[in-house]
Amino acid sequence: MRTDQPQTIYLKDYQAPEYLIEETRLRFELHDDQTLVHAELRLQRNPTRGAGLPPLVLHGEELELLAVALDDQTLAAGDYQVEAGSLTLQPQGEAFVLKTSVRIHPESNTALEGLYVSGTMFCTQCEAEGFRKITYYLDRPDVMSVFTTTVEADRGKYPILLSNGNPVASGDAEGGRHWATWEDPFPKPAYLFALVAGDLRSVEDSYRTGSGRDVTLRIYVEPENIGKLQHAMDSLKKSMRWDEEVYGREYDLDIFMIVAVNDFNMGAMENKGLNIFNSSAVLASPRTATDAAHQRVEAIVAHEYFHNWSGNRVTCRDWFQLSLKEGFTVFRDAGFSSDMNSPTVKRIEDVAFLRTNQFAEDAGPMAHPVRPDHFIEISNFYTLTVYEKGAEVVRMLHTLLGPEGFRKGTDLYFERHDGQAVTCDDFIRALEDANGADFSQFKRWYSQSGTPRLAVSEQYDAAARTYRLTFRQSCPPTPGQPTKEPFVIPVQLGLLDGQGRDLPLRLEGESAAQGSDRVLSVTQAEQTFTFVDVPEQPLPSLLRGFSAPVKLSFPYSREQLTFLMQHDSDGFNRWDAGQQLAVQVLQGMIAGEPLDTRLVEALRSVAADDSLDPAMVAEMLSLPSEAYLVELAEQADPGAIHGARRQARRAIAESLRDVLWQRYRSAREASRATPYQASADHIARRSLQNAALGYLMLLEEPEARDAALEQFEDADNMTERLAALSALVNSGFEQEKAEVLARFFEEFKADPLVMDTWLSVQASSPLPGGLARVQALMQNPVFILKNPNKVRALIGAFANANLVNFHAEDGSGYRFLADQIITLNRLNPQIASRLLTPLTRWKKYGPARQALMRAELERILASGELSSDVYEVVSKSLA
Ligand code: 0A1
Ligand code: ZN
Repeated sequence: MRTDQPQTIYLKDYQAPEYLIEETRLRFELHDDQTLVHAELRLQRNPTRGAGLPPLVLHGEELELLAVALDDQTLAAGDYQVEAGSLTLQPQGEAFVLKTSVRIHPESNTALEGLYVSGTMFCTQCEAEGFRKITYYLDRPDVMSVFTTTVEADRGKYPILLSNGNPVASGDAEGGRHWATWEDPFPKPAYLFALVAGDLRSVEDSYRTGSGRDVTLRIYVEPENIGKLQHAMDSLKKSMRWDEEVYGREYDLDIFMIVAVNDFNMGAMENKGLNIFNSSAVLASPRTATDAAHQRVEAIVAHEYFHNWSGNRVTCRDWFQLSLKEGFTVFRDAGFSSDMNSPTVKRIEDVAFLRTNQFAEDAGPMAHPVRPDHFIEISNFYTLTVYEKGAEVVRMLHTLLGPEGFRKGTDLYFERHDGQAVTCDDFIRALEDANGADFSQFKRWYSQSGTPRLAVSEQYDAAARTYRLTFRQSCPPTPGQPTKEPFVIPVQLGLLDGQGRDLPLRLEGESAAQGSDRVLSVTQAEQTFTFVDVPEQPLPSLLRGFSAPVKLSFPYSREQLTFLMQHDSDGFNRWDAGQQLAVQVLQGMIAGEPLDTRLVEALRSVAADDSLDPAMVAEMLSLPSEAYLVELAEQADPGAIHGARRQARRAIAESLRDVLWQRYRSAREASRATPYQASADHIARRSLQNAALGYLMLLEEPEARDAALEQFEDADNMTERLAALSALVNSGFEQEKAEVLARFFEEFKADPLVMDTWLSVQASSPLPGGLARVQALMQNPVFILKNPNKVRALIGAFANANLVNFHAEDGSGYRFLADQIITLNRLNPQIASRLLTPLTRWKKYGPARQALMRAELERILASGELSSDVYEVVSKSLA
């Protein structure tokens, strides 16, 4: 906990380290009531920092210093200073060996940062600044060292002892103990350090790299989960192959390990050779995990594996550069998922997520550039802006360079910077140098926060056969950035003729048409492009594939949107036209208009279209989410948004009843006829089946209820069962609802991940009485406040996915959330800080709710000693 004023850290103050660490030798003695950490560091004055020997200042937090020696001379108490976050001493030469011994208490570490205990095992989480809770060190990513780690523990309780790199020695120790030594030959920053000790089981496989080396692959879990690893192992092998094929990147050690732990603050961590995963991001079986969960496992396994190059071999100079590894790696994992599944559906999911959540972040008090220039607590900057918008920025570079130019650029980047800690500028420079490109204006995407607006207008001249598109870009003010300079915005587009075909595209000054789908670079505040030889008034299809993370507006009529829904050659834009139409109609309903039946008719033709991928049909049938409608509103009225959407969904269900039943029955028939498979076509079929069931259940008819019950009872997989459960939970069939919830609980109460979904389904139900349900569930023994997955599943789902109940007019939802944050602030600051997000959005709501939300933020601020994590978000939200 913070006792002094929290300090802001600025990018402009960056200085290279005064000392470097050539070699790190660690010895851990793990016990039930304490852990001793002995460190031997071979240090050297950083030659780039000039002459003289300044004091050595090591990071260290919550460490009990037992001994310190410099070149084997034990230091006396007066020879060094221990302060809250540091150990300072005076070196006597350019190169020296520092030995320290400290005592730490992983057994009582509830923050889950540094070394901690999860279930029956010890594990670590060191990114970003957790290593300083393990030993005194230069805990910054530009200090890279080779590590040798010895772990000693009780043999019976901890038969498996792991760390980074290769196992080099092991043996017995006194008192029933044993030890193992691991050596990692690749220099790495301390944030990539990992240690695991436990009674674990593993599955093993092997992978032959393109150059013919065999790599052992091992995934470790607690014994009860051994049957849920096949999907992660398959995903790992596919990722390894894909990175060789698409980026030319091979794995570099002889062994690659993943360990699943139940208590983890994030999804997973890319520690060199020893990835540590939240069990929710590894474990999957048809019986216990949905299709979405299977796809999440595939994506996160890939993400962490891809970090071996984009993050580990080439790492970040400082934490302001976080998007260097995260934006790039998210872009890489999206490419992988796209290749393994339906590219259009993957893009739709990513864009819907970005527009709903990252755009909201960019419009709120925590808005920051992809490369932030200051922070109080770095843990608060593992954000959607750094990750998802960062990935969009890399995607734009890929669009501008084309796949081959981009690959030349990444090849140069990896070759030039292998083994280094670098910046986003180095990444851009490699792309520029490999292609002779100039991205100086483009780099504003890294420094300017906020979501740009792009307003487009058209002018057709029939006599001259010219068509002009005028683009006007602007970007709203964000904290610390009242004005912005124009961005480089790649706009992929096509022009449709009256039959819906793409017209050839020839710009003024060009000698011939250059295809019928192309990318224009909008670089000025206002810019006009003139197409020539245009035989008729066209309909523009703009920002295809969502080629830039902007809010585009064009004055489409509802007929034009319906036309694009049916004819656009770009699948993403067909979906997006439907979303824009639905947004217009729903916003009309929120303002009191009746439902425009053109939306219903457009969805009828989508639902009946057998030629469309069923996953696309499911996506197109889903109305924009409540959260997205909130994001689009100037001032959101939760009740009106929920009511309009529900009314529209009911009307669609009534009107499309027959075709929905037909699609439901044929999909459910197929599901019954074949055992579960997580293949793209089966996933697509189930998503349409479940979308149809969701609509049909709104009719509250016994026929739908029986279908849901049958699906719940008979299905052989969680995807179908959970959809049925959720449909019943959100229905008025009280008795059936209680029965299926109880049955589901009985069947799965020993499986924490399934219990997470059981909690979430109830926490997000919009039916009245939501808060009371959540409070009751907090008393259920399956709920554990110290477990982040449980907090997310219950409290997080209530605050983020239950619009009407969380925003209850009496402020009870806000008060409840603030109470939980105040408790969690002491237990786990990172989780407490993340839970604040919905309260930071107070400006979105009307005056009464604003006042209630602000009052809760103020109550948190006054509640006592705040962690730097919570302090930063609360104080910025109130500023
Ligand atoms: N680098 C990981 C994410 C991560 C970040 C911080 C953590 O603890 C505070 C844990 C994981 C990734 O991108 O997957
Ligand atoms: Zn990552």
